[in-house]
Amino acid sequence: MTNNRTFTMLKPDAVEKGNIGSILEKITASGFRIVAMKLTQLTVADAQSFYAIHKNRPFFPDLVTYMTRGPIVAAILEKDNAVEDFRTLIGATNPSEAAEGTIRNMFADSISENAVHGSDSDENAKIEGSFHFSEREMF
Ligand code: IDP
Ligand code: MG
Repeated sequence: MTNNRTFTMLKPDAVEKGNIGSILEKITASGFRIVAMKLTQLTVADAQSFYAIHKNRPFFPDLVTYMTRGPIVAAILEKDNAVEDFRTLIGATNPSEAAEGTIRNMFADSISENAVHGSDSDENAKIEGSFHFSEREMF
């Protein structure tokens, strides 16, 4: 993957609430091109590995339960400056601190159930995207 790409997940709360379409509309209207996309579900092992950096945090068990409780939409997005611009579009981790008009401000309920994931670096975008998609699934 090139560094104009990022990886996102529409998390289980977003899918449960029927917000897939509204969130994707906001993402594409903000200039991101969908390069790869699927509805899938993380296993416990997937979630533990994906969030390994947080494994000693008190919220880790709840995070794994939340992220595995139902389907997610996994996608790779392309835009100039994708990682940084997507983090701006989704807003702060805690939706009560997320700027007006950001995805988390509009669609998230709490710091734990915050609707969307966005990669935090080009390196992690590549690792996370490649976990879900083979080269032949990236357009
Ligand atoms: P990010 O998703 O904005 O990059 P991280 O700090 O990487 O935020 O945390 C990963 C995920 O863990 C968050 O999106 C959220 O679902 C959950 N999380 C982070 N901090 C807390 C917390 O203090 N309490 C509960 N859940 C949290
Ligand atoms: Mg993070």
